[in-house]
Amino acid sequence: MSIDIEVLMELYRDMSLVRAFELGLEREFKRGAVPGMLHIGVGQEATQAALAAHLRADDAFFPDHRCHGLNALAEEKHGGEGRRIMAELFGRATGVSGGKGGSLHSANPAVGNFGDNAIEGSFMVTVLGVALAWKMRGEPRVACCVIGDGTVGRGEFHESLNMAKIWQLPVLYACVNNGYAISTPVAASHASGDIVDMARGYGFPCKQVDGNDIEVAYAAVQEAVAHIRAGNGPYFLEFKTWRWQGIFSGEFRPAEEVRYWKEDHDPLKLARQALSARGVTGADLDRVDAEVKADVESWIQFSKDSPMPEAAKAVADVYVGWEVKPR
Ligand SMILES: Cc1ncc(C[n+]2csc(CCOP(=O)(O)OP(=O)(O)O)c2C)c(N)n1
Ligand SMILES: [Mg+2]
Repeated sequence: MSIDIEVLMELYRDMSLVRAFELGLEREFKRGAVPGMLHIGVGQEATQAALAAHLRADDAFFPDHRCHGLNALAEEKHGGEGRRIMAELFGRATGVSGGKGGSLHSANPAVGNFGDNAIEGSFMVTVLGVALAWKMRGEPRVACCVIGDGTVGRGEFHESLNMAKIWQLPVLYACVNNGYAISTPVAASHASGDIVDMARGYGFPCKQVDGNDIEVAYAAVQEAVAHIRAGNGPYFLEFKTWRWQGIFSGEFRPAEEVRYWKEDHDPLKLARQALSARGVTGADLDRVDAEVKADVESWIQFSKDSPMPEAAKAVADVYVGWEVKPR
């Protein structure tokens, strides 16, 4: 299996953009420019790029707390603006949710982003409603939810997979197994060991793939999405990956593990190797990195230059069609 070099280059650009976005965001967060909590997705760029490559604007995805990159890519690919995801994280009025959503409560359905929320995994049941609507209308659309390895410990995981299978709903479960929930290793919380084995009992296609190899991740999402769009019901993908950052600062993982994932199995390094094997030079790839970095810096500047939301609009948009009057 080998994907076209043009596609691979675009995926590399997308991954590089995600990394630049996250590193720029983290830098500004540490300077105090970004309010609230932040969960950085560095190390998980391949899964985000693979999902973004196959989800269309009229699909839906529920991103998790490390999906800033997927959110920005969806904007860029579907007529939105990646810089409005950055501005949202800065809490500015130009953000996709007017600066009131931040990392966890922002959304933009126009590009397929149905939003996260602070209760891990609760959208595993919400996604069923979206998928059911599309199935009832006979529309070949995909409803995707991105869930971490810790999140699959929620009861909703089983409720969701069960109903998705019984009703043959068009749901893509994208499980990003980065090895830890906060600082708890997968083996300490899930008896099955592999998450994919927890899903298999529900009787629909489930696959575990290397989430850091972009060619593998891209092909896996392609197959899953084709299965779902053809009306064959749900699909479960477990991406084995690793996050560079935890929930808090400080490293708690063994040095050899950190070295392996950052040095030997970094998704961007692997993609660079694959591209150089096909004749792309390091200089070409450095140019891509520089271009996306410049884009991200301009997005950060745009965010800093944008106004804060108006206080008078603090309770606007709380309910659809019903204005809440500030007291
Ligand atoms: C229901 C619920 N319980 C606990 C939390 C606090 N919390 C936030 S992130 C997180 C860990 C999630 O781990 P995982 O799903 O593996 O995602 P990762 O952070 O590793 O990407 C927890 C426990 C929460 N947000 N919601
Ligand atoms: Mg995790």
